[in-house]
Amino acid sequence: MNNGNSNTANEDLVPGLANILVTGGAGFIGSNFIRYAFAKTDFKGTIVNYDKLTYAGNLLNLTDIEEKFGGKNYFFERGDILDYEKVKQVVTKFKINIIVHFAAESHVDRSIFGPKDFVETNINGTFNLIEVSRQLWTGRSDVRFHHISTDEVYGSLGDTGFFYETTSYDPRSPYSASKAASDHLVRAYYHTYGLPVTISNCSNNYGPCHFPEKLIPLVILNALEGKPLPVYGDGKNVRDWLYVEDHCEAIWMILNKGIAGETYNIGGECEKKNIEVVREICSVLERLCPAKDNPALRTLNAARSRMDQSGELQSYQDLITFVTDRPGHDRRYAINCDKIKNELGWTQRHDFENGLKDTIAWYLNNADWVKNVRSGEYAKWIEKNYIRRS
Ligand code: NAD
Ligand code: TDX
Repeated sequence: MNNGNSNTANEDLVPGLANILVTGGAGFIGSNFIRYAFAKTDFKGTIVNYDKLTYAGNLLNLTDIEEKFGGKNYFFERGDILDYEKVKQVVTKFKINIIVHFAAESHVDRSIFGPKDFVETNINGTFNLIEVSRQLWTGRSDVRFHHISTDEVYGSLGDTGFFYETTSYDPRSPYSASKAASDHLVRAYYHTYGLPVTISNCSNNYGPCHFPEKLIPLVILNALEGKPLPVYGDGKNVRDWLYVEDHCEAIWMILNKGIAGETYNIGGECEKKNIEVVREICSVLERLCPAKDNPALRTLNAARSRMDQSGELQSYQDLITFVTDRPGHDRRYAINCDKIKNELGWTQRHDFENGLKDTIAWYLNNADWVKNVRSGEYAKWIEKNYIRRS
């Protein structure tokens, strides 16, 4: 096994032959990763998607993959990462030699309302997975556990500076604290037991299949329905945005060339204030689907005029509404990703303007997906999160 000190690529792995277990593969990034592996690489092995299907998991994200590869190179196993025996059974049955661990509770606002699920899934669930790996993989060098983490573990930046792989952890929300704890456990298993692990800490993703509790898809869908576009606080919090397919490519490169024991930061190098993001979404929508032709806004304007509310809504921008801030809202994230660029040759392929256009077009072209996702549990969450902010 590599001792983690070398900068050369790892030649041990043969991804073309690998059996990969993807946890959380029915979620936003996991489903994009599975599609990326089958569609954009020469991967010929098997992917097993292990997912509990929480509110955030959606098999509609993978209909095309199921049709093309289901029962041949792609298998879905419904299960909880907290279920040790089930994980062990699946890893054994499919002779898994690579685990890519996405499964998590991922929404900061939900972690503020209910931190328990975050501790259980993100910390105890990760612990279970590395325990199974340790038990089944002892002494093997053709295996790899890749842990997907976030830039949020590093805390909050002021106006300047960046997060490096060496930046001290300083998580501030129950979500980021639970991710930080899981990172520490994974790293400890490398040092203590020699489990061949890699970790990546990525900035904010956006793209197709993003669950509309998160800023970008929420704003797209609310705007199309003529609903308020909620901006927390002063709207000047900064996030570093990365198109999801670029994240998937980075993970693929880490699996192929990454060094066991190493951590890789992945970022968009695309810092934006939230209010800028919301305004950009409004501008793109205005071009693709002008507000004046949108029946939802026309109905809204008719209702406003009946109620003598002044000012017709002329554009999507008029829906922007500043609301009560998120408690402990991290001010700025900015990733330095020189390491993965220099050592593995990764770079971003999508700029924000085009990535956002493609994302909005995806939501406009996938009305059935949107309808399915917004039914049921979603409506209850929107009520709970936004009722107190207005
Ligand atoms: P998501 O919420 O869209 O998907 C999470 C998936 O995990 C869902 O399919 C869900 O059903 C599954 N899951 C949850 N609990 C489970 C359990 N106990 N057992 C099995 N499956 C379970 O999340 P995402 O945005 O795709 O994020 C994926 C990973 O990437 C997470 O680990 C997250 O912390 C990390 N990350 C996300 C972003 C981002 O911008 N979305 C950025 C950096 C890192
Ligand atoms: O309605 C909103 N209004 C608003 O102003 C929502 C949902 C969010 N925001 C703000 C909060 C953040 O500053 O927008 C920014 C982005 O918010 P989210 O989309 O909730 O993402 P964030 O909290 O930054 O976390 C995301 O990126 C890092 C993912 O959800 C995490 O899983 C990932 O680790």
